Amino acid sequence: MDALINALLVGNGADSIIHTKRLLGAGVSVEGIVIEGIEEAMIRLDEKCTVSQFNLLEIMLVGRSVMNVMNYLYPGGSLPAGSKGTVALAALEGDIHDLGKNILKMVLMGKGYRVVDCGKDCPLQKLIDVVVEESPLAVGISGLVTSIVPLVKRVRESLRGHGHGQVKVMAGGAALKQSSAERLHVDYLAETAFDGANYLDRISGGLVP
Ligand code: B12
Repeated sequence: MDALINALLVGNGADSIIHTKRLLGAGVSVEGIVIEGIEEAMIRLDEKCTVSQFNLLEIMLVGRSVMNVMNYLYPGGSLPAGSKGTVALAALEGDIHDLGKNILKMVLMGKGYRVVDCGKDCPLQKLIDVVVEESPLAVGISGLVTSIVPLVKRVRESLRGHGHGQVKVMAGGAALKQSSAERLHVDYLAETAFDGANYLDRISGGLVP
């Protein structure tokens, strides 16, 4: 796993794939690779990127390698319309981080959900419009900057105001995880993408989470 983390951290896409294949061959699960490999690499990247040593190109190369590995782990892009239901995802206006959201998207597609990706820096109204059009089972908000919290708090009320109060709101991402579902006015606050997927499995199965 360390070799994968190191390859990701130097932005070496080819080596990242080689180590991913090796780990899968050794019986490591996809979930293990995402949580112990990709997420751990991002924690180390954060430690590396101090105020005096912030290299945007380096971070973008790491991001590209991460997406290479995710595309390998979850091949085929979008799956046919999901039997389990539709989920709308967004990083709201003011937040341009989207690696976590993209990972969540692939995990959900891999589990048989249909995902409508509203992208990053997404105005709240755009998300609401998508909900009105698609009537999803849930919306997923990814938040990496704390300045996004006031907007996240408005999602549930806005949905209700547009007659979609039944749509579940789940949130995740480093900045939101420091809060609580109650404080964010959401139905569920996920630790990881897999945790979010399990929550959806519970609600789509009609079980109270
Ligand atoms: C990569 C990165 C960037 C990249 C983003 C590239 C991209 N395409 O996403 C770039 C260089 C563009 C960037 C820019 C900035 N960044 Co930045 N960035 C990071 C960094 C190093 C990693 C984030 C990341 O991708 N993590 C990896 C992913 C996989 O983790 P994750 O998002 O948490 O997702 C996992 C789970 O949480 C979950 N998940 C995520 N979302 C959701 C949603 C749901 C519904 C569910 C169920 C699950 C789920 O799924 C994932 C897998 O399990 C973090 C530090 C850190 N360790 O978080 C800083 C960090 C987030 N950035 C920060 C800042 C300040 C900025 C900038 C403002 C910097 C600047 N001064 O210009 C800008 C612009 C911010 C803006 N307006 O949005 C701060 C935020 C501080 C704060 N609390 O507000 C951090 C924490 C760095 C720091 N220590 O200061 N950044």
